[in-house]
Amino acid sequence: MTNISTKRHLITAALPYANGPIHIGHLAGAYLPADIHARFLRLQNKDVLFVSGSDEHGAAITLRAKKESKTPKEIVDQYHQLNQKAFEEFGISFDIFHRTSSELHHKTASDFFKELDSKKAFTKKTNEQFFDEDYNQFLADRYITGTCPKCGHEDAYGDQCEKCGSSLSPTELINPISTLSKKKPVLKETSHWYLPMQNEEAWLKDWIENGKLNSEIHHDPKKWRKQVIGQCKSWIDGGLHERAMTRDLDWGVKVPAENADGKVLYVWLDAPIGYISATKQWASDHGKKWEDYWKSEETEMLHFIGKDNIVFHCIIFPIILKKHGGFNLPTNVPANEFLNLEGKKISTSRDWAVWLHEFNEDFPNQQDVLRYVLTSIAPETKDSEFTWSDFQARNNSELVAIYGNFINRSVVLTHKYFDGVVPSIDESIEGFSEVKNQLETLSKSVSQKLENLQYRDAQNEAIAIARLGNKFLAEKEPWKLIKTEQKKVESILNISLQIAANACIALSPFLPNSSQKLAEILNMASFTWENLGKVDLISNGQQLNKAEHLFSRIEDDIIEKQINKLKSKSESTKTEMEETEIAPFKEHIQFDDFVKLDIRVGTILSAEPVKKSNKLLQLSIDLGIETRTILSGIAKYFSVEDLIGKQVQVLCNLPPRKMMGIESNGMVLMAENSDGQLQLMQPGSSVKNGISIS
Ligand code: B3M
Ligand code: ZN
Repeated sequence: MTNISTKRHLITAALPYANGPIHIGHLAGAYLPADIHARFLRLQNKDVLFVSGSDEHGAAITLRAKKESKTPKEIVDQYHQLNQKAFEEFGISFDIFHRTSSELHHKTASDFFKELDSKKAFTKKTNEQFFDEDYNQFLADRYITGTCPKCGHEDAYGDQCEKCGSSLSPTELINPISTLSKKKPVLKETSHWYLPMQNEEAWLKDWIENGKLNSEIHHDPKKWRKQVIGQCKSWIDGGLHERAMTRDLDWGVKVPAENADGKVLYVWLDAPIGYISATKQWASDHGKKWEDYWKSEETEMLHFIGKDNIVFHCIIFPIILKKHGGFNLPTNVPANEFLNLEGKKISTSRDWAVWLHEFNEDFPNQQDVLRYVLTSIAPETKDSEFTWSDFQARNNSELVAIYGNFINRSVVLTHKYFDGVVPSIDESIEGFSEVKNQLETLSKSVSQKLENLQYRDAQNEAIAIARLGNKFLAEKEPWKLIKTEQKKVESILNISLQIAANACIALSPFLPNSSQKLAEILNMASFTWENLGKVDLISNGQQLNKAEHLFSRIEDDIIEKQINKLKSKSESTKTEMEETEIAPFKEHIQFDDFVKLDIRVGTILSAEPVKKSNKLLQLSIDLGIETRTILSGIAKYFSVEDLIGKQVQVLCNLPPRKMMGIESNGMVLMAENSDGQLQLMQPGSSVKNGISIS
């Protein structure tokens, strides 16, 4: 709980997998709110540490490497660099963006495991797990897909269903398929270290629902988001189970134990420890003690994540930290819901996303616009949606027309009437006390909302300060008074500039670049959160710098371009996927099953349309020892002339079947293209009719 004893703040943002670029869903989910919070605390001169880094282990990485025919190391190097740069350009102010492939992390995670093992936190068990015989590999987590037993989603992973959020084990999947060979896997024995989570239900429940730890108050559960508590509650009430903490894989942190060759730590054991190793790295770089951020009662920790990571941060990692002993548990886990894009779910594989590195390239120096829009629609309580037209509208009608316009007018008029020197104020001027009150109220409200981790509302209150200024100027119309009532104009502009300075501070966690620019224009050497709400932030006689536009209009053609880019990219991946989509192999059959099929070559002697059917053709086929009538649903694909005289393959021992009053005795084999076109499977050269195919 934020109280007087809170001295330090540790903010973590989920470690993104280094298997692909960052998109707006990631930003809205974790990085942007975490950054706003870190900036908010820093402006109060608090001791804040904001950590994140690349999650470089697990099947997410090795599968990507396989897909791109690269090594896992090449993949993580590539995306770590890309994402780190994109975050930096976007103004995500991590104190450190670390890597789980680093030596320090491997050692930290390995020591952590050893400590847990020595405290008997694990049970070691041998049991049967799915194994891909073609690839000679056990199939953990994302190496296996199948139907979710909870919601029926067909592409659930072995460890989790992304549709309903359930945490799963591979053997629970219905119709499990190896993502390597696309075949049904076999079961094979292997040994692993398990975390018996079922023993932890009681204290977890008390901690999450009542905010109590060892019967003492740890945090205020009312400050936790309802969905977070709800998800945890349903997991705990549904009964926790043991969960394997090691995997048979050759990429990851090696299990530091005997008889553990070829085994690594489960990525969800190793990744959250990444927050600790990032802290260690930062502390050693800055002459600080990492323990102050993890072990001191005076430190509060916030985990910023997306909703699919709740179980790992609210249940598994806390259990691990507690079993290890000596570590703080998070004070809050502000998980966000999902962000959709133009009416659809964001999808990496279908390239339906706005990628951060591309945005940075297409909109240089307009990062604040995206920050503003993503916070305006932050999916804090339910899923929300990004559209390019909304992006344009919020920029043009809020940032440009309200905030930018107000700042520009205030500064330009001060230059025009007073050579850019801040005029004095007569506090008895009509409207001043009202402005003062409103500034106080809005400022308090921004702080309050930020403390409650309600960033969307907080930004609304902050932009309301600019709205207030815009309205004030529009109502006072100093341009109409300058000739007759200069004194009044002096006060009006002074007040406007005080409002501008307040907007600059209040919006700074959200729009850091524009606030910096504005602070330069207003010549505010530095500012702190403490000053928010005051009306003497800009002194009389202070010289302003030249006016500059904080924001610029975004025209239709720019938006159209983005929409077309989104659509055309996802179209091309779609066709690529469709072209390459080849059905997975079917299950094994016995040789005897195959032998039962009587497939022969025959020649089509005649073909004629079947009355009242636009699908069927009646074929007469010479099979060497007899001529058969076969009905085939191919009328749409072939003309009669295409068929007569052609040799085809015929499955001869299907039982007779009557269609449209005609008996059909077999089936002509065809191949279907991805565009649905049929082709006859003709022998390469003429063969004798009736010959068997085997
Ligand atoms: N890399 C999962 C994700 O990107 C994972 C987060 C780790 S946080 C310790 O959704
Ligand atoms: Zn599901």
